[in-house]
Amino acid sequence: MVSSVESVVGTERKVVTEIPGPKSQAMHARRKEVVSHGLTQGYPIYIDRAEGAILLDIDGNRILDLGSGIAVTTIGHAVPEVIEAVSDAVSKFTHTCFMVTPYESYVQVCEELAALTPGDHAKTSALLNSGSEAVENAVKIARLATGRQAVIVFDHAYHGRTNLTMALTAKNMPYKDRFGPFAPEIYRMPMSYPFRDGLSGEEAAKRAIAQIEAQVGAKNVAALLIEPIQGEGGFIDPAPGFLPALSKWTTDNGVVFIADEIQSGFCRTGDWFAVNHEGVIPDMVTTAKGLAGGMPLAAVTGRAELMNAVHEGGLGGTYGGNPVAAAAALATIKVLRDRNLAGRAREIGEQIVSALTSLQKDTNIIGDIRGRGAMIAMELIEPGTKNPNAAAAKAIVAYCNARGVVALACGTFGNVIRLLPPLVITDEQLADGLGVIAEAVRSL
Ligand code: PLZ
Repeated sequence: MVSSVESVVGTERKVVTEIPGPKSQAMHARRKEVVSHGLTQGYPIYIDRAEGAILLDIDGNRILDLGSGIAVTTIGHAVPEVIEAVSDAVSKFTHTCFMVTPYESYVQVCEELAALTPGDHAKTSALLNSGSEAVENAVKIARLATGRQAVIVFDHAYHGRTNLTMALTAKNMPYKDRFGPFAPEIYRMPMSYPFRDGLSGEEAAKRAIAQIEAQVGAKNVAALLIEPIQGEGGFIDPAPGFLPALSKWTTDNGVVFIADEIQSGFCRTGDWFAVNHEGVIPDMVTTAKGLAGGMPLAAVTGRAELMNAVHEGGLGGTYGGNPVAAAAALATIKVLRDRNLAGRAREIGEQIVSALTSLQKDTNIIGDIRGRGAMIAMELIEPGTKNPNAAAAKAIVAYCNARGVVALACGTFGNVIRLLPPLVITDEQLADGLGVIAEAVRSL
């Protein structure tokens, strides 16, 4: 079964129709009748199957995937170990509800999370369905465990689309606009954004801490929630020292430090978690996306004394830690570990940074190149300024799409192109994709 997938999908990008092709266009027309127009419709290439870093669309186009479904299929598509684990789990049982009649794979995922997340303290986890749900639970638990209410978040943050997580997310359009009222007791602080603020990590942390103390008061703060490298907000990688200084302040003040590693976790940045690069040990970590190879699974993992402070029955949900998703996570973690995909993420990062750096030298719209491992972005500016150039980002995405390359934009100002390739991408595939991006930038 696996080898037939290989033979159908192949390993090379190949465009055989206009994009979107006629079948995708017809499908898109059908979709418009029945799917809410509130969902993004920017990339109407309908997928039939996928393998590794290649998506095969219903018109027979082979599309190179530089987005991994927004950092989810980190180990690539149609990974034999995941197919096998999921098939085996499905054939045994698809659901019992862990709160009603539990099963081993849930416990095993929590064992892995306790071992892999930073710090050797005792940890427990709760499994959920989506990243947003993991963040919501982390905040619930931190509030209960501290008896405090305030939550600190940062400019450019993205934490989800549910009511609480919309409030935690910074950007209005499209995430929050007219969806309020939003949850209270959330305070937004300035992020460290080296390209735009020119501050050292220590200086940026000092600025944020002074503002927290003046406007909120340390003793009122339950949790400080931060993405160690921001995702949707523009792949903003804080200056060195920023996260350690915030972490120290939280420890000194009895505040729960929550690292949202939903986009940056599970080897994406060249280590299991992005906080590892600076040796930061969070009190809680939220994970999802890359955790389960495409199956919906999320987790909040934290210090046992915080996580276990919750009264019995206080956490849960019908589907959280579904046995099929849990089996996929165990297989995914094994693949990440056995194939040293963290190491591969670092190699991918070097290749991307080197290609983008030479592109930056002979073009005039790339203001900044940043990120870590296989989570790298370029921030586009108007020539000779630092003014955000969202039009360029839009044009580059459209150019790539038309040539069968999935490239994603992000950023508060919509002017960042981010690369999140599967870590199993080959050097040839990566060079091909970077070549199309270079053509796109030069075409502007
Ligand atoms: N925290 C850091 O990146 C999800 C959102 C895509 P869910 N990012 C992709 C979109 O437009 O909805 C994300 C994240 C970080 C939380 C989340 C939320 O995870 O699984 O989408 O709920």
